[in-house]
Amino acid sequence: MKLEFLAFVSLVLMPPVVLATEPPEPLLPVPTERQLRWHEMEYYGFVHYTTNTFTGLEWGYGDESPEIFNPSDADANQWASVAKRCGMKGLILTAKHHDGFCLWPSQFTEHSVKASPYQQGQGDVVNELAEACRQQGIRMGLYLSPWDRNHAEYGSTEYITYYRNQLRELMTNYGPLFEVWFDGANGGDGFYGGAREKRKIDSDTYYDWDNTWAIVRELQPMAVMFSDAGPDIRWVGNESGTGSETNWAMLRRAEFSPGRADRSALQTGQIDGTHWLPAEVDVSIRPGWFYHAEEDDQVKSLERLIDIYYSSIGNGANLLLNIPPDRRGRFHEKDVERLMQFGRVIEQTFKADLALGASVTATNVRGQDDAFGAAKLTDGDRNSYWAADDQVTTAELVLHFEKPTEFDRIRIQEYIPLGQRVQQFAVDAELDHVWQEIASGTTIGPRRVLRVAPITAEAVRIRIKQSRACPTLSTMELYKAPQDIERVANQNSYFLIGNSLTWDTRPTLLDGDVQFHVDCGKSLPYIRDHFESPCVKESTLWPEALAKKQYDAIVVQPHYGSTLDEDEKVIGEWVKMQPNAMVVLHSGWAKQGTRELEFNNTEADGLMKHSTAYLNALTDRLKKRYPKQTFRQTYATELLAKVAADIKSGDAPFASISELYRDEIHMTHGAGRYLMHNAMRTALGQPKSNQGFESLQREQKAYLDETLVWHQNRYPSD
Ligand code: FUL
Repeated sequence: MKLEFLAFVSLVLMPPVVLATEPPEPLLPVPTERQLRWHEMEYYGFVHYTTNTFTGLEWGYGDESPEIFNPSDADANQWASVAKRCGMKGLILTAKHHDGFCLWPSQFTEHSVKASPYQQGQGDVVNELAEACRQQGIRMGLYLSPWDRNHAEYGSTEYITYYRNQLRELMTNYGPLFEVWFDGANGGDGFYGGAREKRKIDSDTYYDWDNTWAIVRELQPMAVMFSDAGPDIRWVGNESGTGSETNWAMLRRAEFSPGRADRSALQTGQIDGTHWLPAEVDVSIRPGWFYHAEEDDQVKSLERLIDIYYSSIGNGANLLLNIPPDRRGRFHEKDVERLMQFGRVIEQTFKADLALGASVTATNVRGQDDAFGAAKLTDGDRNSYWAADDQVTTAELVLHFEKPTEFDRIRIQEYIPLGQRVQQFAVDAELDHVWQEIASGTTIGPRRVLRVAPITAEAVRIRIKQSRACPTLSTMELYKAPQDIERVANQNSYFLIGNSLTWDTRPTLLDGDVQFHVDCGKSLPYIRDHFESPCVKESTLWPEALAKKQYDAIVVQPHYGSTLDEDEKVIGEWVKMQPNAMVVLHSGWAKQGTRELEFNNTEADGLMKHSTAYLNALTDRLKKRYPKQTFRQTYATELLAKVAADIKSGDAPFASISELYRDEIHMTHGAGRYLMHNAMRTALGQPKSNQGFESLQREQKAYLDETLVWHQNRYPSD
C-alpha cells in the first residue's frame, strides 16, 4: 500500500516527458565540414600569372627563360585589396601553370622566380600574396598544374616525386589554404628539358591521385580540392561562366578523373551521385586566362558579369572569377573598375532582406515542433531550418507581409547538412487575394537565387512539388535590385562616424552610398566603447559595418571629452579596419560662446578642441602612423572663422554668427549647414551642391558660395 502510494506520488510529481522531435535522417551523400565552409565562400578570384604574362601566350611551352619574368611594379597588396573591396572572399594563385615556371623559390627546381630579375631573384609571389590576403582578411588558394611542359621527367615516376615535393612545399610554407586546384589538362607537346616532344600520360593512373591528394589532406585538412573529379569540388564543365539550373551537388565520383570528364554530367551533377561534389564555375573577366594588352577592350561587361552571377552563384555553384595581373604585376585599371562596379551592384541588390521577420505558415511542420517550424525561413539565420515529417514530400509555405512588399529577387536554400532533396518547386505571389505563379524550378540545394520581374505582393508562397525525401528549407529571402544599375555601379561608399554634428552635414544628400554611426554630444572614445547605443536610429553600428565592408572613405568627427592621444588611438583602430579608405577628419562646431577662443587656441596637445591646431596635430600624428593611408580634413572650422571675421568687418550679410546656429552647438538647417555640407563634399572630392538648400536667401547664398570658393581654393580636395 505504502509503496503503491509512493509510486502514485512520484508519477504525479514527475515532469511530463517531452519527446524532442528527431531531425530528418541525413539523405546521403552529405557535405563534409570543409565543404560546408566552402559553400559559404560563394565568390572569389583566380590569379593567372607566369611567364605567359610576358610572352603573350596562354599555354607556355616550357622553354621560356625565367629572365622574362620581370614585372615593373608588382603589388600583391593591390590584388588582395581589390578582391576584398569588390566582395571576393579569397584569391587562388597559379603557383605553377603548364609551362612549369614557379612563382615561389621551390627548392626542387631552378625554373622559378629565383632565376628571374624579379626582386633580384629574392622574390616569392606566393608568400607575398599570402601576406597580403592575411592583411586584408581574405583566404588564399593555390593552383599547381600537374602537367609540366618544362620538366625533363614529365611522364615518368620521377616527375610524380617532383610534383609531390612541390605540393608538400606549398602546403607547408604558406599558412592555411581554403582550396587547392588540380587542373585537368594532361600531357601533349612540350619542351621537356629540351626533348621537345609529345608526351601522353594515362590521366586515370599516372598521378596516382589518391596518394597525391593525401598530401593535401595531411597538411591542409580544411582545404577543399578541386578537379574534374573532386575529391571535394567539381569543375562545372565549361569556362564560360555558365552554371546549370538543375544542379545536383552530387556525382558518381568513380566515373570521373582529372582530365576525363563527361561535361554534361559535370554541369548538372547527378541525382544518384555517390559523393557530395558541388560545382565551381571558373571564368575569366577577359577572353584569356592570362593578361594580353590587346584584350584590354574585351573586359566582360557589367551586364555579363551580373548574368554570370545568377548563372553560377544563383544556381548554387561558387564563382571563381579570373583577373590576370598585367606586366606591371598589377590588376589592370579596366578590370578593377569593372570588378568594383559588379561588387557594388551585387552588394546593393542583397543589402536588405525584405522577408526578414515575416510570419510563415506551412502545410506541414515536422512533429508539429517549433524547432522545425516555418518561422525558421525568415529568422535571418541560414543555419536554422524548417523540415517536414518523414513521409511528406510535397509542401506549401506562405510568407505573410505586414504591408504589400515589392521585390524582384528570391533567394532560397535547403538545409544541405542533411543532403539535397528538392526536385521541383514553384513560387507564387498574392495580391488582392489573387495568387500568381512568378517562378518555378527544379533543384534548390545550397542556394537558388531567382530573378523575377518586380512585383508587389501581400504574401509569397513556395510550393515544393517533388522531393527525394521529406524537404528542408533554411531560408527564403526577398530582395529588390536597384533600378539604375549604372548609377549604383559607379557610386562610392562612405561611412561617417561621430556625434550628432556629423548628422548635420546631411549624409543622405552626399553622392554615393552613405552610412553613418551617430551619437549625440559624445567623444570618440565614448563612441568606440558604447557602439551599441547610437542616438540616431538610422545609424549603422560601426563595429559590424567597418569589419564587414571596405569603404572608399570614412569620415570621423572628434568631439569634446577626449584628448589628442585618445583620438589618435581610437581613429587609428578604425583606420586599421579600413586600410583602403581615405580618412576625412571633420570638425566645425565649437560651442557658439567658445568658438573664437577655441579656434584661436594653439595648444594642441591636451583636451579636444574644435581648433585648426588640434585637427592639424591629429592629422599629422595619424599620417605619421599610417603613411600609406590618405588623410584629409574638411577645414570646416576655418569656414566659420572666415564668416565670423567677415561679419566683424561688415562683409557678410549676417548680423551675428549666431544666425548660423540653431542652438548652442548645431548649425541652422540653412546657411550654417550649407557651409558644412559643402565643406564635406569638397573633402570627399564631390562638386558643390545646392540640393536640399533651395530656400536659402539669395544674397546670403551668393556670399556663402563665394566663401566656399575661397575655401576650395585654399584647401583643394587633392
Ligand atoms: C585550364 C587550363 O588549361 C587553363 O590554362 C586555365 O588554367 C584554366 C583555369 O584551366 O584547364
